[in-house]
Amino acid sequence: MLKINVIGLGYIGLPTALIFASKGIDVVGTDYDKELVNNLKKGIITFREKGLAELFADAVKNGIQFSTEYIATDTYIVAVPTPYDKLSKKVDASYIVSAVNNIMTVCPKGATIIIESTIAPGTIDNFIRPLVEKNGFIIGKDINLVHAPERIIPGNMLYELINNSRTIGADSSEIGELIKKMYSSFCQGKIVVTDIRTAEITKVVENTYRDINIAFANELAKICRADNMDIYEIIRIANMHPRVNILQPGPGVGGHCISVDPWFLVGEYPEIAKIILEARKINDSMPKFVLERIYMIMKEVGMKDLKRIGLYGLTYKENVDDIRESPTLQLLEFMEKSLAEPLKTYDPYVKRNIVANQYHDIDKFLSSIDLVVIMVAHDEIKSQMGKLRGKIILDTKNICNIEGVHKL
Ligand code: SAJ
Repeated sequence: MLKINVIGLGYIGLPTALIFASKGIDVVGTDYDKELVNNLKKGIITFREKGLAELFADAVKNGIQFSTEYIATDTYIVAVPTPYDKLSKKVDASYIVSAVNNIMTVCPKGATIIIESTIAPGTIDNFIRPLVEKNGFIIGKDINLVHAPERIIPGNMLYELINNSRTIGADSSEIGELIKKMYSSFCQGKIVVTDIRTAEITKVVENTYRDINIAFANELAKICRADNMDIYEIIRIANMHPRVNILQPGPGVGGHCISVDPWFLVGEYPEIAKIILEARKINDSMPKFVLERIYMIMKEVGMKDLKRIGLYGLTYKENVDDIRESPTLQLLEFMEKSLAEPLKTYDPYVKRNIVANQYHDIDKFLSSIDLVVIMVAHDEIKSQMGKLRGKIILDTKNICNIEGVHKL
């Protein structure tokens, strides 16, 4: 009988484990983080996402297990982090390698290992196949390798988990179809079966496409700022053309996907990936651009005291609690490197103290500042915009229409 072991219970692994279990499939979720596993065993969910608590309850009812030890099952889904090496820009496959190593110590012959983590094109050929073979397993007989990259967006994960189409990369169509059937237990989108390398690069290409398009919007915003033009009006009009769809500029690109995956292409093809590299640089330059805008506005209004400036939002985007690579943190890091005292911050989704000068109460935060910079368009601020009346406002997300507001 099918039993799935999901390795890595983070933003992707946890919802994936839960949804399989909610469909009555025997599931064990494995993570080396003891505290995380203990929390899950106690019924404490580790991050916020709409519908996750209900899904968790269903999975528990169906007997999902959580473990820090690797347990023998016939199918493994690996959803561990795949960072990139900041110097070489190449994928850091060490977490996947370690997971696959651990799996091989317990898995029975004929087991299937599915990698869901995003990986650079060629990662399975370069790192995983040699590893499996070195351990004496015959690929396609003793162990089947599959790449089924996740595609879900934080903030709407469960809807997308069910409704998005998916890609399954496998060495044989037989295994591909088998895994497709497994994902069909919950996935109502189209599931395409292809080879592993195509699946690897397709996923990276999807996120790179978005990064480039956001970079275009950000570059336009800079052009408009240079000559005092209204970027939002320009995008609105341009987008009325049937074949134009410009995205929105913002304070930068965060998250663990779009700001990371394009580097995999740059790292693998440094001589060819030109536009991709430029797009990365433009998006990475945005937090500094926001800082420059703050400086310009301070000069304009004759403000001198950095202590009276606050950044609204610490997460990488609206209505999530994920702070990875967030533009606000990038901006603060930049200030730190310039030996500047960090600005005040507040985020309704970030309860822990992660930076200096962080507030946990919106009213206290606002009463301690004169200039507020909207970095994240959380619903909280959108529904209480009136609170910003009387402040000097820099709105990097174009959500505020209070008179006198400054835009990117
Ligand atoms: N952003 C802008 N302007 C825009 C849209 C987004 O500045 O017009 C910024 C956001 O504020 C954020 C960043 O870009 O900082 C990325 O946010 P996002 O919502 O576009 O995407 P992610 O990173 O949350 O999720 C992406 C998704 N990929 C694509 O849309 C192609 C998701 O489907 C993937 O599953 C996910 O990456 C992943 O895990 O790879």
